[in-house]
Amino acid sequence: MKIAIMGAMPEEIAPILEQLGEYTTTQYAGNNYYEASYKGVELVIAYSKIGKVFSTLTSATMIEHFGAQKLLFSGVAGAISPTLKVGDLLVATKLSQHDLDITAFGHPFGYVPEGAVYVEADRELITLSQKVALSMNKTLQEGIIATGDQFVANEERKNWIGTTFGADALEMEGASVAVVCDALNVPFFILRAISDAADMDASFSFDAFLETSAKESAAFVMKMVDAIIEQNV
Ligand code: 4EZ
Repeated sequence: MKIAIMGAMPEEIAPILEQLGEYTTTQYAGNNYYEASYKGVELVIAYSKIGKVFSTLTSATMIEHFGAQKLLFSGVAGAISPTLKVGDLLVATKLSQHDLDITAFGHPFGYVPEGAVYVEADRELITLSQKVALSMNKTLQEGIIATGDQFVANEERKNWIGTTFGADALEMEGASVAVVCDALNVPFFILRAISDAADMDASFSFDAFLETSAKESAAFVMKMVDAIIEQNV
C-alpha cells in the first residue's frame, strides 16, 4: 500500500516530515517528493506550491509517477461557516472550483461540459476520520470546500462563495486535487484546519496561525494514516 500525503506549502508538510525523521528526497517536475516506509506502508509526501495548477501537477505525479493508491491532503483554509474558528478541523465531503465560470453559456458556476460542479470525497475515509476524531477527543466538522486561484480576504467574495456553493471553507488546492483523484479512481481525503475567516483581516490571521493550524491538520492526518493501517482499508 502506498499513501500520498500532500500539502500546498512547506509549512503544511513540515510537521509530517518531522514525525517521520528519515526519508529519501527525489526531485521530479519541479518539486521535491519525500518517500518513507512507515509501519509497513509506503508514504510519498510533497508540497505542491499554491494553487490549482501546481496542486493538479503534484497530485497527478504522486499517483501516476509514484504509484500512490490513496491521497490525504493536509493544510489550512479560510472559514466561511461561522461555526468554524481558527484551529478547527474541517474535512471536505465534496469540493467545487469557485472561480470556474462559463455562466455566459447558461451553465452554473463551477461547471464545464463533461465535468461536475462538485467532486465527492471518499465516504469510507470520512467515516474513518470521525472515529479518529473521537479517539483524539477532537471535533471534526464535515462540509463543502470551495477552491479557487485567489486568496480571499473580502467579506463580499467570501459570502458569494458561501451562498453559491454552500461552502463552509475555502482554499486554493482541494478541488483540483479532487478532480485528479476522482478521474484516476484514487480515494482521497481533504483535511483543513482554519487559519482565518477570509475577511479583511485574513492575511494577518493567516500569517499568525499558518504554523499552528498546519500542525493541527498534520497531526490529524498522521492519525488517519495509523487508522488506515490498523483497519486495512
Ligand atoms: C491556499 N491556502 C492559502 C495560501 C496563502 C500566502 C503566501 C489556504 C488558505 C486560503 N486560501 C487559507 N486561508 C485562505 C483564504 N482566505 N483564501 C484562500 O490553499 C499563501
